[in-house]
Amino acid sequence: MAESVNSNFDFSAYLAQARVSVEAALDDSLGPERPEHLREAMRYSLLAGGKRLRPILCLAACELAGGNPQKALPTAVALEMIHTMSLIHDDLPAMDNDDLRRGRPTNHKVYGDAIAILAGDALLTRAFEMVSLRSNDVPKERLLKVVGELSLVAGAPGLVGGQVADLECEGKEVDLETLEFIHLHKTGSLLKACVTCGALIGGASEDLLEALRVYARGIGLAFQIIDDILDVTASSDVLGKTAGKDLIADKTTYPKLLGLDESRRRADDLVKEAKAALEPWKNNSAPLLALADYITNRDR
Ligand code: GRG
Repeated sequence: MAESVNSNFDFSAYLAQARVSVEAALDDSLGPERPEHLREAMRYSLLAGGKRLRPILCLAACELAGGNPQKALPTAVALEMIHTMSLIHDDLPAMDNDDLRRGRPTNHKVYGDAIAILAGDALLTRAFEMVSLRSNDVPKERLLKVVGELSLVAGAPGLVGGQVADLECEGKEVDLETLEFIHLHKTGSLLKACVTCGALIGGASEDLLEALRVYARGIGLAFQIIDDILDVTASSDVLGKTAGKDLIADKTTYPKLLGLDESRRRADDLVKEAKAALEPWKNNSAPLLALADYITNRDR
């Protein structure tokens, strides 16, 4: 568990409380979709647990910007919907072809490929509904900017571009620069959107937004380095997804290019850089600083 950056800040309690409110909002976010089968498939993956890191980053950034995190909850849910959609699609046979996610059979293993694709599509579009139609008491121009951020992250400049680059590199020699491109898009772009969207809703200044982009770049790359390390060092039981997958798929990873020790050092350095970006806001950034530590200290 992350070390507290401020002796008065209880990160475990913060995380537990944030997870309770995120889980309740997620549970509330899906209506009586029909057909029933679609509804079940959407709920199956969205409510399957997970660390809920992305919505919590969004709420923490909103608070740092001086906003009320309750007002950012629909956007936090939207970000978790986009994340969940990307996991469902990533697990499909045409992509990473995985059987296990969040400790259960993957969506397509339970509902079939067609429903898994459509459940992902429905979660992606519901994300935009959450922001535009279900946010209360947030100025429209802020919501418009959030919709813009989500459009960028869900498209070619974000997740899709990163995923295509990743698929094209399977089985090939990949250098650090290309690996960084893949991770900044496939993983980092959504983490960046989490903090920028939360901060936009909270009414952040341009200075804070820029600092949060630097913070997000650091935690985004560190997150993926740790993901690569855990793929080698942790078990499928602990991860809730198939361990050792990168080796099987012949993927280039940070441990493969740099070794485990250097990879960990690099993740630690990136988290230091991320935290340094928030130095001017250090009195109010305990949650984001602790979340950065959590990323490198996590075991799943
Ligand atoms: C946007 C239409 C559209 C498609 C998405 C499939 C795809 C394109 C992108 C793949 C993105 C992806 C799955 C990146 C991996 C990111 C990653 C390391 C996920 C694991 O995140 P955790 O550990 O998972 O936070 P939990 O389960 O805790 O939420």
